[in-house]
Amino acid sequence: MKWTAVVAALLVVVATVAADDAHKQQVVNRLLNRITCHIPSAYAELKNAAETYDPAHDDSHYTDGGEAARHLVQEINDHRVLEQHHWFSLFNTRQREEALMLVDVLLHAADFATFEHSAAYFREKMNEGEFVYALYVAVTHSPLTDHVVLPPLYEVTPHMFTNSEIINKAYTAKMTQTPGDFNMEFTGTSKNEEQRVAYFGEDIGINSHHVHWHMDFPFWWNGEHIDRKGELFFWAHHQLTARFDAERLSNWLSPVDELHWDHPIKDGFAPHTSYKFGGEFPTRPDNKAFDDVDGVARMRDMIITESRIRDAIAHGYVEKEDGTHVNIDNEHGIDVLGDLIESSVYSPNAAYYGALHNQAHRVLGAQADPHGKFNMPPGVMEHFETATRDPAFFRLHKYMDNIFKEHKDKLHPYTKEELQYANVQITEVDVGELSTYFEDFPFDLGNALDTTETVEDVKVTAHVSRLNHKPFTYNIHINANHAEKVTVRVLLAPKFDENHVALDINQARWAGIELDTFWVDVPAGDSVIERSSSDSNVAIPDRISFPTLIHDTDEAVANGSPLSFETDHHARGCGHPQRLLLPKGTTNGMDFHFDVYISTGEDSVHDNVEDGNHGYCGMHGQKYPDKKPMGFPYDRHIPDRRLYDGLKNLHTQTVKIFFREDH
Ligand code: CUO
Repeated sequence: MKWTAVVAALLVVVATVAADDAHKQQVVNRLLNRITCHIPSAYAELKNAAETYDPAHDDSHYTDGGEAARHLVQEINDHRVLEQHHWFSLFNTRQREEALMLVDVLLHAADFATFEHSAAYFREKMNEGEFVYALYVAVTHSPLTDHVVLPPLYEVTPHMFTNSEIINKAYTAKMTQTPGDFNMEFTGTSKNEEQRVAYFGEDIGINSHHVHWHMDFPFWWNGEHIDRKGELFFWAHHQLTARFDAERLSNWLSPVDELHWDHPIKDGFAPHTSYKFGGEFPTRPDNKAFDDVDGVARMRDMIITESRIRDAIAHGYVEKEDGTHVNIDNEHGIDVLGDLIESSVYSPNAAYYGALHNQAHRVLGAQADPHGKFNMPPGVMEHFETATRDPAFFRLHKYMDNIFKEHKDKLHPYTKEELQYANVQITEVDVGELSTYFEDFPFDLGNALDTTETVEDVKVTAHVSRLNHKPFTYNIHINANHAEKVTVRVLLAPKFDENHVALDINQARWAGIELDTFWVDVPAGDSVIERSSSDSNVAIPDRISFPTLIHDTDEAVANGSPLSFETDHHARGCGHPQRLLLPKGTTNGMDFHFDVYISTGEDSVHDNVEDGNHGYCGMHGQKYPDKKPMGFPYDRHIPDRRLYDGLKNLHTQTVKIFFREDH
């Protein structure tokens, strides 16, 4: 074949792949667009599949011979599944089972057409909340949808991300056919000191990251093994907690206290949020004493579960169901404990160690109606989309973080030999200006509204104030004895507590925020590693808005052109929002330790790690890229700060973060 023919053939392949990606993206957009309404006739293929496809008789198109599909069809025909127009909570056992039946069907689709037709069919027959959850999880994990970008959940199910006031205004706008753009306020008033940090807990990007994290690493996951899932549960939530505390210190608040089962829950919460179907999210007053929750847990169960876990930490081993022991006094212990505490399917003994975390979410969510007397729907704590809004979320996670800390503090402190890396000396790190500000961010409310084919859509949006920071760069000046790949870890930790007392190294290390971890080849001699905030491996850029996603996809399909946006791992929903990389700081500048630690590149699991969001979210379908424990070198107790003081491969300095009101 002539080279021109080869090139032409390759171009055809590339064009086919591009068209295929655009088609898949369009299908997913359309399945999610106007999720509470039926598929419109304009989406002819989906509508046709919903009406004519027969998943119970399409065995050859499923990798399990159609078993999952037949099972779900049977459940539907038996009228056992949750009705449409009803709330859905993943923590509700039966509702979760149903959603997972659909995940099972979609993950067994042998080709995308089957995925598409099954999704369309079940969309019209299952509860909307279950469908959205199942589709998001299936798209996240199916190899058939590797290049599909999921639309931001705050624009797919806006009820779960905004407040009732905004939703009511949106309904009015639609009824009166008047476009509207409404200002979303954070919950509560200045009489509530927790409101000072509501911008963090109610940030739609944080909520989106959190819900995606739990879709990437579901506690119920029993598919292909996910590497260090339990440790990631610890680390992603430890970082959320540390970041929340840094925001609190920026706002003259003390770090959050942990939850105590036998004390009242100090802070109440009034969500001002409604379900699309199911009424208002319940409100919890201040100082509510814990009640047993019927059908979920008694408070003494929670205390017993906690003490079994803490016994395991004290013993240094977990007892498996068969009575054998798993030693946890080592660097893998944290992974086992994460599985145990959440608990996930990976728990070595869920019958004995329970599900402390998941039960706690349910118990907290139900405190407004613990005996089901008022038929209240689940509380905000019972949804990953809404949980971080409630100050009790951070108390709960501080409580579990302290249990993890008990384990970490038992491990031997790192020795000088383990910490040092003779090849590299860091001579200087210059950090650009670190400053933050609030900005307005618009998002679309179209999906909150019902529609029919005879009523015109109107443009309805909300805008919300959100924290951002000026992009910043830092230059790491080093001297290396020989050329080598190195691991660079960048950490930020508050220098003072709320009383301006300096944190000691043990307090600061546990309050530390991972800003970045990356690998770079350094030459022998002097060199400079330049890094920018947007390179960070813990964060993701803004999600592509749903209207833009729909518009650009439709255009690509119509023109037979490739999608105009990135569809690789940069498009994942899991990842801390880049704009929240820095805590708010203060007007006069808040002091933080800015530490850069360099170790051998042999800490890397992979030959090449592209920048992405692996810090808190791992690498999809691959091993977590850093061999060291998450949080290294500050994850363990430090008995003597001189161990760290003398390290040439560690550079520590004080920086200031300025909050600019006049931005
Ligand atoms: Cu993310 Cu409690 O684990 O919400």
